Amino acid sequence: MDGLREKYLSEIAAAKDEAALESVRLAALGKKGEISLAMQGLRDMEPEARKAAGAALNVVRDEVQSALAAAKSALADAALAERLKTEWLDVTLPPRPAPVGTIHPVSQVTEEVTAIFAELGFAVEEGPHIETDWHNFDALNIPAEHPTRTEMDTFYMARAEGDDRPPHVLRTHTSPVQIRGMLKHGAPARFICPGRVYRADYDITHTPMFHQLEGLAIDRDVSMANLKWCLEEFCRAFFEVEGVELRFRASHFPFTEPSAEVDIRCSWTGGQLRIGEGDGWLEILGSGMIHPNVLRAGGIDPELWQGFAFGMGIDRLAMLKYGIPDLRAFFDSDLRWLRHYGFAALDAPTAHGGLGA
Ligand code: 2NL
Repeated sequence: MDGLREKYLSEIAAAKDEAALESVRLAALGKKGEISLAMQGLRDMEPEARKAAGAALNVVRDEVQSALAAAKSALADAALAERLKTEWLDVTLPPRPAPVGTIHPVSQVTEEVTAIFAELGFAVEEGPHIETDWHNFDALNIPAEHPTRTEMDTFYMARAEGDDRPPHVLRTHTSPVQIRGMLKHGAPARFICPGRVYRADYDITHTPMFHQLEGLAIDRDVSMANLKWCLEEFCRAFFEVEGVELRFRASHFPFTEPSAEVDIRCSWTGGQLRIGEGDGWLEILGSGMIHPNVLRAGGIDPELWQGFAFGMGIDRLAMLKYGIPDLRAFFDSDLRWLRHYGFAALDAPTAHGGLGA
């Protein structure tokens, strides 16, 4: 008995960590442990001898058990003391100042629109701002002599002296991203393309850089009816009014056939815009069925697939929803304007958590 006690008490004293302690416990008191086996051996003894040996074994077992518990808590204390040496907090430090930056209304609206279309099953595609004239114009069925191609409207990048290839352009719409998306993913497809676009124009309602959002859905039997439903769902969610009413007006774009411009019912009273009521109409986007030439340019067979597409101005949507009067102030980086119209950084829009304020 004394041999057992000495052996295990010294092994416990020598254990350097909890794992070592656990192997001592198993060797002594585990199912196949030495003390446990000795206790099982009592069964084969004469009653008198068993009584004496049993009592002595119980004492050894209890002693080893309490030595194990004491060693375990000593090791835990030491580990905690070690952690506290490195993990400490200076409670006398001053608090961090609240963040002063805000989310720009354009970023806010981009996030809102993305959340709504994500709910409708649209992915997000992004692409280069400097484009080939093929991606920006030819692929979109915009003919060589079309007026938007002139330097009056489009920013052309300079080519090196003697380089006769057509110059690159700053993309004039996000449509080239849709072409790239079609070429990359093929059909069926459903994605939106938000981003910056550039046109040589500057007055009270135009800035040379602005933001557009286009989207498309391509499948075997996608129709204008699907387009109308998607846009109605979008407007209901974005403007946060149940009774939105849209009006589709026949129009023309080179990249869609048929084409429609979409107006939303609204009223203007006392300089206050109200969406969904009154007898006014406000144009908010352009749309149509993707032209077969454009599908072909995107590597998609127009005999097998068809799709709708739409485009809208993000800056304009932001002005309408948040009552911001002057487009040009959007890009002035005036801190007073940003603090007034900006959004809290941690209040990210989601379809389930709510959109803008
Ligand atoms: C508007 C009108 C529109 C599109 C954009 C598009 C893109 C491809 C194919 C077909 Cl790749 N269409 N985009 C279609 C109709 C209208 O934008 O008023 N934008 C502000």
